[in-house]
Amino acid sequence: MSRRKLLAGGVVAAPTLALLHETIPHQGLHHALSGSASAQTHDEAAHAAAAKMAHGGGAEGPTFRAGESVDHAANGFNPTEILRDFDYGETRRLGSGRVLREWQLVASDKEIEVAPGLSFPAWTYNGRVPGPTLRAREGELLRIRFVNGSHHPHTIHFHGLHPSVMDGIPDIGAGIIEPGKSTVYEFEAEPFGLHLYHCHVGPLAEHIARGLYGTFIVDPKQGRAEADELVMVQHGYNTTFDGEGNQLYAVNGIPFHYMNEPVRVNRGEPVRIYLVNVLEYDPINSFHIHGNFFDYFPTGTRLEPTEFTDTVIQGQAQRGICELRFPHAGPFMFHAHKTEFAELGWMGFFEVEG
Ligand SMILES: [Cu+2]
Repeated sequence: MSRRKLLAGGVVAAPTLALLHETIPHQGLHHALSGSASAQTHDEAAHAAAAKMAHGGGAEGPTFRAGESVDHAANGFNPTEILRDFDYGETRRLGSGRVLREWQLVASDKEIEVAPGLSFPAWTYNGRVPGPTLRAREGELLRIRFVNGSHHPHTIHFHGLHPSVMDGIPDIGAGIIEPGKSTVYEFEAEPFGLHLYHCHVGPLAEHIARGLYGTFIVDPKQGRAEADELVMVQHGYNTTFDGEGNQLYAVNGIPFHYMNEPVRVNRGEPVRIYLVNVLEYDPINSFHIHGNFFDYFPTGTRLEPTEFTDTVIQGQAQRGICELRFPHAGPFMFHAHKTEFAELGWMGFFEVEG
């Protein structure tokens, strides 16, 4: 039994399902949700026709309905802005000469529109999925004040080197942070590389899948070469809450977002993608780019690439830096080469200008 069938099997309340049929910008999902020809609607026929016009690939190809979008303002975040939104926190120099870098992260429960008309009860850090991209420099002292404004207990567990009591898991250090409570996590920024953070309260899968994760970048002391830097967090939404799989897949919060709003980059200029996979419930994810290749630095912890490729596979919490230049102008797709995920939201375009 596929998860598409599961989705159509009555787990979703009828009104929600009707809503999905009306609004999801994706022909494949309509098939997924309907599971049978009996649910064919005028909308579906229209979508199929639109898809054919848009891509010439027919209804069975990688299709979507362009033009509709979620309400980014109501959501409080926009995947186009998340791409280049690095949160450096606030810094001051300590008596020792060392830099102290501080942030405040607030967990809250928040309904977000994950596809046009489809609301998802997310758990968020600072009101967004993914949470803010925290960025520091190797060797700094980091201090993260965590306030739990959610109705559920949470923590922040950082990847990186730190004392046991700062690990952000139950029963160690501050342990679980109950609703209305707060704590402070403090540790050194090491090692340099591309890391992540997420809640570590059980059931762990749900606490992550609801949206409690973000990117944590530690720059090397000497920095990295100048580039147009982008963050891409791969994740999904288990909209049925069956804990068995995802019904939607996304980069930076909203499925299909970069189909409607391509990632704008300049031809010939260096681009650096901080690529993170936090996808829950599915064992692997992947990233593939059309018409180009990139140098790949797994976890970003070495300054020499290990691979020159156009596709990488990542398990949950795996991440890596992709460095590339686009030799040709024009639109170039990127998507999960786990094509099932692509057709359920994990696809987009670069628009190369110049
Ligand atoms: Cu949690």
